[in-house]
Amino acid sequence: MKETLKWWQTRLIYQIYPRSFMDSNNDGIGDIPGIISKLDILKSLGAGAIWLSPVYVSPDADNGYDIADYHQIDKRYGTMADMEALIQEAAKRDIKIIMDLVINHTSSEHEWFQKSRKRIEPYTDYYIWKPSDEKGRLPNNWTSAFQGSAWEFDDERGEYYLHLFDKRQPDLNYHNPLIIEEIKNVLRFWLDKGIAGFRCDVINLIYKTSLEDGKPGFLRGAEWYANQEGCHRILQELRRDVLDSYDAFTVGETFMANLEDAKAFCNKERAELDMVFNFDHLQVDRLIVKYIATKFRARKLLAILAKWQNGLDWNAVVLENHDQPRIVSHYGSMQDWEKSAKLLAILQFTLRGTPFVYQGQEIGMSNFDFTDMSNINDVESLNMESLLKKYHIPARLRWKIITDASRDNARTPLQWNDGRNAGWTKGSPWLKINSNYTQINYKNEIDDADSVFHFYQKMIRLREDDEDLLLGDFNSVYSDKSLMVYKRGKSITVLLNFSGKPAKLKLLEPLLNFENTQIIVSNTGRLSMATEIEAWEAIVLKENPV
Ligand code: ISL
Ligand code: CA
Repeated sequence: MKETLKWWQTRLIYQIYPRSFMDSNNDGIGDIPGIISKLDILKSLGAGAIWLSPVYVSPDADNGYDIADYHQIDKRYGTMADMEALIQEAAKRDIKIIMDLVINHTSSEHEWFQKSRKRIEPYTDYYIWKPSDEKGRLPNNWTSAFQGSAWEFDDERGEYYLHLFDKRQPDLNYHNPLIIEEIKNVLRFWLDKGIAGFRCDVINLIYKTSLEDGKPGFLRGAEWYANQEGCHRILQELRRDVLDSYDAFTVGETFMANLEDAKAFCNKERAELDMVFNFDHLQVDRLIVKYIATKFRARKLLAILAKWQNGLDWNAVVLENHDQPRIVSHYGSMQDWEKSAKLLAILQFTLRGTPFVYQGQEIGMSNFDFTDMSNINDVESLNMESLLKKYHIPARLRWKIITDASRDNARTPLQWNDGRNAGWTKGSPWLKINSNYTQINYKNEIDDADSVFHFYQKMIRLREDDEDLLLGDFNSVYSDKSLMVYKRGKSITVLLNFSGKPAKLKLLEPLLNFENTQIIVSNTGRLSMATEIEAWEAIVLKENPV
């Protein structure tokens, strides 16, 4: 069975946010030579592939997710020669490189947009332009994911253009066949350099079926642009015409896709994407939007996990990325930092699918300890702050809303050691370093055999070696407010206590039989089962072979 798996099913994919990974030349911005210098550590962790967040030329309105040139490396990250060296050095260590493909929009500084606003052919229709009517009204009521209207008026062209994200990120027009050809060239360019595939940014939003008004709601207009038939057709075309010839891998970031949509994107016969990211399980303690908090419930988490684990043949298993809060701050507890970080590792590596670890997750990095708005860089948070101000939301509430959800929580520089600037730079870091770097850092954890880092290392290997963890089906067994139990395949049972209080296992006795099993992992060093599970304890049991 295991032999028939694709490389992207067995390997761990490690996400690097280059800006914050490692600064090699002390200009305060992480860079490609910095990544190369740490490849051995990533190899020892167990990384089989690296997904690199954007390193292309960008004015950084959205930290690289606004690309001004798809064929060049931004100077701050290095040169094309550095990028080629990274691909080679990674290959020497049997690590594949996956690039971030941001093609819903470009930067407003991209040459295509600069020419489009001047109506220079063939760029005139590269973007989604609309004249205003005689009353100067907006073309429709759509809202941007980064607050406010999704339309911006461009004085030079005298028309509005669509931007589903920041106004410096105009959306490309996928009704124009020239765009699809441009994108195919981008894919070929990078695949020819030897990369293994792409993480496709908000890929399910690229095709706008119509520009009619959207229904009332949080992101107005989504019914006309999310998961459209036109998007599926384009993905099929990219796969058939380019990706298949390279046997390239793709994972789609499908923001606002439900299980049915995801099934269509991942359906083997349709040949679109290999897998998709879903974030429903990271919203258990949120109401409608990420800014409104509610209580965490293990019961709810297990129900969502079970739905996706059973609904798709193969999942992208993710607990963190550069947009999400740090998982130990989110679903764990800083009071029980080490135990809860290890519990979350057990959760991630006992689910079915490809695990994605985001830089710093493997040492248990936590949310940023911001002190005021001047610490914040994230465009989403800055736009949110202006919006909240406009509605006269009091400063304290604004601060709470922003610090809890800001994407900068996950973007602070990686903590390498307890020296100055966490060993990350000798210059001045672009974003403040979390002050807990004296405790939470790579150096401490490499030296400590019981650290969170070594626990991740162990879990990564365990998942690769155990056939049931890799391939076994997923079955929920029990859950309540804080306890969760599930099985993988015939032999594995996982028990997790998401709480600072111990819990009785009595209720579980009729459901589980601990006889003839052994504990293969726990985050407490437990040797045998008892009638209680400790606070934040996690246990993996395996049935002995008969
Ligand atoms: O997490 C989110 C929900 O509030 C959004 O921040 C996020 O924008 C959304 O998941 C889409 O993310 C991707 O595309 C964005 C970019 O800013 C994100 O960093 C990227 O991951 C636009 O390119
Ligand atoms: Ca640098």
